[in-house]
Amino acid sequence: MKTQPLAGAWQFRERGAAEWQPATVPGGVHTDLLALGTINDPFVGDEEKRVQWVAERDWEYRRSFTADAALLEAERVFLVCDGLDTLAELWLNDQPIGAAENMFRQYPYDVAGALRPGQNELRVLFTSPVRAAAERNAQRPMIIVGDFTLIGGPHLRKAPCHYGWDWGPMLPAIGVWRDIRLEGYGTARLSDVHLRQQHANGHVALVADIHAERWGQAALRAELRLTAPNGRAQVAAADLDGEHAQIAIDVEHPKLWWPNDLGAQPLYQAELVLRAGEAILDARHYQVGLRTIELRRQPDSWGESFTFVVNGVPVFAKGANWIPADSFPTRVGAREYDRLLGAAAAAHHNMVRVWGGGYYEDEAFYDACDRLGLLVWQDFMFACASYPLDEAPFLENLAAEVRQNVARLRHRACLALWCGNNEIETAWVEWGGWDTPAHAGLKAAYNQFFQHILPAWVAEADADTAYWPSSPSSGGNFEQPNGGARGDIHQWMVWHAMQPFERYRDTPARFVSEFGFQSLPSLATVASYAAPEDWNLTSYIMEHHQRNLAGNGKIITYTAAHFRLPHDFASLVYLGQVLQAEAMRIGVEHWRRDPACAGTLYWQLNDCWPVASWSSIDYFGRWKALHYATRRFFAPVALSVDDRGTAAGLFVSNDTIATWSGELRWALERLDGSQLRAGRAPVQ
Ligand code: BMA
Repeated sequence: MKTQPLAGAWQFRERGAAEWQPATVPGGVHTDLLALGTINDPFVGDEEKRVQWVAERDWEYRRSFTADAALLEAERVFLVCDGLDTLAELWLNDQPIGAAENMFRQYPYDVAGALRPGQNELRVLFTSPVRAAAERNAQRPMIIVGDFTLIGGPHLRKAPCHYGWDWGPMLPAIGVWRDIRLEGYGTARLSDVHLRQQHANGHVALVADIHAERWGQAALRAELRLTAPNGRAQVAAADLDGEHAQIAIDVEHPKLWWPNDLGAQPLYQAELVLRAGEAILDARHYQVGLRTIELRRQPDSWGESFTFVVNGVPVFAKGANWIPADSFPTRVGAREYDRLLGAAAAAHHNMVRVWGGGYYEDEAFYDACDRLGLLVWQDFMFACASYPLDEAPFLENLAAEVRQNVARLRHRACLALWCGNNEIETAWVEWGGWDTPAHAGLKAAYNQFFQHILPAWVAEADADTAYWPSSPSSGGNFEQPNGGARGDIHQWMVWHAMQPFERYRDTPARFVSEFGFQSLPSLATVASYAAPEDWNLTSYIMEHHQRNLAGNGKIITYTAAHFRLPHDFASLVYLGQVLQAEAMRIGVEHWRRDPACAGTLYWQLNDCWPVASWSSIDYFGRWKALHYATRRFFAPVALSVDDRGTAAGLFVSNDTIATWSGELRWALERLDGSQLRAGRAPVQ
């Protein structure tokens, strides 16, 4: 295989404009305009409002290049686009080579007929994602929630939150957002590789199911090299029978991969090579962690369990929900993933939910999760809206999206669950205005897709990873999606329904995949978007950087319910963060004490811009008080007090694999420190 990168310096212009201007690929229109100084930083003040025009227009990108000779001689040449955001048409030397309509798909275009020796020009035209969504929505209105998002998003396979969210701005990115390159092939190329693990009697068989796409008749051979963490390599090979081969490598003394705090994360490197004689036609690399993961759902006295079990050990899942780490995806790379996910692992998280309103994350994201021992609850990209799931072209588009992303991620050590969508089953059952006769078709299409079509696609592409129809859900069929006796729940009575934190203690739950409380980011972060004269929680700018209606008022109301209102803004920012930490502590400590519960993922880990939100780490990576607190209440061995009025129960939770023995010392004191009672007791 011969590869020619096409990332780097490009040009762009608004469609039909006179002059081309410098651009960077991967990148996007907003960041290119920002680099030119054409727009101000949309994250400052209310600049966001002044850049709405960008996403309402069409944009063109182009670059010239000289084709590598080896490519010109190849039997097949593809222009491979790992990410086009979102409606795109492509020309090579003024020849149309294809179109794209899905931000989450890789598009390979056969360009053998258009590529020529010497100078070539590649051009990509992007249609406005705002205008296109609005036009399609005018034809067939989709149900969306809240006034925090532009309309029509569900019609496009684009990150739902790019249209705005209750923590995110309305800044729909546009552009070549992932790598783009030419790939030339000889006789054949690898078209599908499925790595599976078979654990038995202390051995692990790594089995590679290999499919090739061939254009010549040469005999093909596949070679798999597995390198253990200690550097020891095992190799196995097989001739392809036509376009298929299966190779197995038996690992006799496997080093097992464990979630954070339960053990180490030894990683094996798998290299697969496709050969014709001595010639290497194609190659792929996979990072593998040897482990078993199951979602154990068994009937019990509380209903049905919902427990992730790794290498036979039940795990109490501790973590948070992940959203895109920047409104402009190309500004997030390995450094940001390592910092944010490293912070999660440092605070004893062992799971992260990739929430269904963003996008299937970068390889670097899953590399970090593999390395840090963060299990991934992976949503498919559907959130809080109805989708045209009864339209054939939409379904065909989804089939490719699902097949590609499942094939891309299914070998990952960190992958624990495929989840159909975010909050749509519960929307059909509990949200007003959804389950009406006019929407009967949309509801039937929902059920058909998430109960039948999607699980079948997942089972076909990744039978080893569990599928869950929606979050929250009790298993589907619109049966009490947020019920709590089975499956997972989203507990929003605190915050959204203004209930006191103690409400968490009345919530029976098997797995709490969302619950949250807002706070402002650190003052230094507030200062990045608000000048001191705006440092008032009810000022226009502070309200602009608050996308959950009445959110700032809720912060004040809850603060006043727990503390005396502070004298100044800086203290209110700080105290609000302490309050957020208290809310999450009360919830997590309670659910860790509840033998029926097997996990708590708070909403949310991170931010996509500087804003008041439910995050524990703000847009600039600054830890809020909550993140420090998770380091305590997620600790493998944690002490908690179940204080109810004049009674207080003392509990120790032990999430390690080993027995823990120690001594508990307690004292009841007045605020001035004078002691009323004290005691100590052995604990195991
Ligand atoms: C749930 C999440 C998000 C939302 C959060 C806070 O709905 O799934 O959609 O941002 O609560 O409202």
